[in-house]
Amino acid sequence: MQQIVNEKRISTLNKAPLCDGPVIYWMSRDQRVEDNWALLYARELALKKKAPLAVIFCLVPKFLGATLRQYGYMLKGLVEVENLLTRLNIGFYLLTGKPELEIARFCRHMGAGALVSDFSPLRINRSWKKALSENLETAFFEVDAHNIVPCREASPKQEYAAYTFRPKINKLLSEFMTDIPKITRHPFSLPSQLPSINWHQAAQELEIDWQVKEVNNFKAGEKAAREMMCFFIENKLARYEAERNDPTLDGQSNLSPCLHFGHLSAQRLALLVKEADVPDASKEAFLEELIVRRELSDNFCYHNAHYDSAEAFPRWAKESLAEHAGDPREYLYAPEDFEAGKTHDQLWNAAQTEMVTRGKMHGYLRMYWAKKILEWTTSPEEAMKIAIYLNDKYSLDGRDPNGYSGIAWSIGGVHDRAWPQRPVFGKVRYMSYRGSKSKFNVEKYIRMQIKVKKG
Ligand code: FAD
Ligand code: FO1
Repeated sequence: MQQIVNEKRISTLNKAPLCDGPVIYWMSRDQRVEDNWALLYARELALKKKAPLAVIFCLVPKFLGATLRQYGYMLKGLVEVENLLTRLNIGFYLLTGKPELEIARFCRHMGAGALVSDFSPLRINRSWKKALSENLETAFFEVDAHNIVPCREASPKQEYAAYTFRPKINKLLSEFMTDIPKITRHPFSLPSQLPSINWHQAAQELEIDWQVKEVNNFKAGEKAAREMMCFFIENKLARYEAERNDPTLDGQSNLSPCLHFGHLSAQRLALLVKEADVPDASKEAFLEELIVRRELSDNFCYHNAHYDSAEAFPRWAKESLAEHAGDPREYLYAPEDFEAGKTHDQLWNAAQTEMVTRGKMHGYLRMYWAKKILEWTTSPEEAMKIAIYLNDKYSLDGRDPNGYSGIAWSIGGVHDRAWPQRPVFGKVRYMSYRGSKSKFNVEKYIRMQIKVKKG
């Protein structure tokens, strides 16, 4: 039987042999049934072994500062995954606790023949896998289902910037940007009845901040994600190039929450954008962000262990920020002032309000928002901490490689070049209120957020 998953997407994580027994897909980053290379590989192994197939998700009580807002959205998506898998005769189990313990125990209990996981460059996911591979007797694999070009294939090192990464990605797209087969009903059934999942009970056990309420402007799950994708392609893609940088317009796709939780496959999105009947300029602008920028973020987090600290900045930025460490700050704010959106700058406060109330700040303002935190704190290290804390707490798409690299770009010039020196920023690119006024109607944006805040 011809293998449908490209070998270069697959990494073998231990030396245990492939045995008989159910094949398990440990779902984490790519929380979807369709267009999921990790699930497709697990199914291939199960078909080869004429074995049943099951998916597990290990719900951890806390995850990088995620709150009710993100967990609520994620759990809704997982309920849909469970329903879709059941119809395909594929088991779904919800585990709770430490993945490195619960998954090893589950595989032993099931007599698993193989365990397949999906890829994430983040420290926490890699530590789960390292600990698990040390006490797992089952054959253990990892499949990059998130990137179009598998992260390990795209480049063997941290790339300097988009311009060094783009040619490497473009050369590999023809090999990896293929259509993705539809998953069909699995012919081999699990021996026993699946335990019913008490989703409400699972949510009650979370140790999270319950005060950050869910947002209702982003519908969770892979069905809603596909609908949002089709709506964007049919109604907004044509104007993306012209409107994506104007925060008073709804010019972005708003797909980052479903891309972050893997409800939508970036590969499926890219395939449909490529064949859309819209001007090339808009397609190229969108695919540059979705493919080059997004996969550059995984490259950054995978190859730079310090991706969430100032240690990750390029030397030129470290040196020039250090030279200006003693520069007087015209304004200084404490974390709670930033969180409450109580600075002297109405545009910054409006952007903070958008993130807190809507769960997603406009992309253009994210750069301005982070850069001002550098300008109004005592050090880049403090700025990184505050920006990551607020972004991960309030943004639906937070705790994502795109966020760590976006914040490191804004505060420490990662993937950017040196600019003429200035106070506090050194050679890190500066952004000003006046500059924003030349780009879009700042007053209108501020009024929009005040209206939202009033509710
Ligand atoms: P669109 O403009 O419609 O873009 C489509 C997709 O392309 C995005 O969903 C994303 O996957 C990718 N993309 C777009 N711009 C970028 C970029 N600059 N870098 C990497 N990928 C990109 N993105 C997140 O997903 N999560 C975050 O927490 C996050 N935090 C950020 C913080 C800062 C300070 C900065 C400067 C950027 C951050 N970004 C983050 C990147 C980018 O701003 C968002 O991906 C984008 O605004 C998401 O909205 P959208 O899906 O409507 O974007
Ligand atoms: N992955 C898990 O395997 N278990 C979780 O309980 C979990 C919670 C979670 C909450 C918020 C969030 O943004 C991500 C979360 N993830 C969880 C991880 C996520 O699915 C990805 O694996 C990581 O974001 C890596 O990119």
